[in-house]
Amino acid sequence: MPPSVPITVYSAKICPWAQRVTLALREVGAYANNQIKHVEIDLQNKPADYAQRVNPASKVPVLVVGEEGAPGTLNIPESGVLLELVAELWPESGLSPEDPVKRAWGRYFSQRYQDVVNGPYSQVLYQGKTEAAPSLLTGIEEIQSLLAKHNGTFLLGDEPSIGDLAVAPFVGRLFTLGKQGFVPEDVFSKLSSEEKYAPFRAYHEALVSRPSWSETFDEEYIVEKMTARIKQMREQQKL
Ligand SMILES: N[C@@H](CCC(=O)N[C@@H](CS)C(=O)NCC(=O)O)C(=O)O
Repeated sequence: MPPSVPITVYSAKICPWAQRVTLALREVGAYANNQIKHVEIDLQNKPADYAQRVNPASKVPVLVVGEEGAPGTLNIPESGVLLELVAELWPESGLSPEDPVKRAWGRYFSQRYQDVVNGPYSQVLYQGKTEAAPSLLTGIEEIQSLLAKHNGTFLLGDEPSIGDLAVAPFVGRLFTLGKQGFVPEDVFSKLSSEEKYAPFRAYHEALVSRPSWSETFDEEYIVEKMTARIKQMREQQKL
């Protein structure tokens, strides 16, 4: 059953945190059934009243639950919170496992991915710190060991759950931008070809093969925007 209140999502396709939420909304079928309104925000040209009207932190993603501006309506930011909210609003989607231990495992997985993979990945990408690249591979090995705790394609089995959607935007961008040469070649070629990393490659393939991925990821746009942004950030580091 879809929720009975109107829901609006504020998103930006450049943003991996926002993609977590649009992925979840696609997975539960919210777009297909017109159950939500989507507002795309250009982060370089945000509406002047965005912080005051939508999110005081001035960020995407945000879900507005209720009629916009009506008494009692809540504007809820933070992708981790929103992933759980979407899963709970559409419980039949199975995105949120019934077993609290499995839910905790998904949250831990998501957090650990940020710490051991996305940390070094961001250093490599934005600061051009090639010395952080080997720890990216160590992090991926650890992530593989967490994935191996359950059989199946995804973290908890053959269907994706919140933990998978939480990391998917980052896993997808790692390969997309790696192919563009933003990850040092020696490290990216290991990731792309060594048997040791086959489980992570299979995980990436499973995530990006879902219709929800192509519905939320505009590769050409991301490559263009990120190329400009990475160059700019690396230039700033040199100052
Ligand atoms: N912790 C937040 C992070 C969201 C975030 O950093 N969003 C960025 C875009 S990726 C943003 O909206 N930045 C404001 C801006 O660029 O003006 C979450 O998980 O939702």
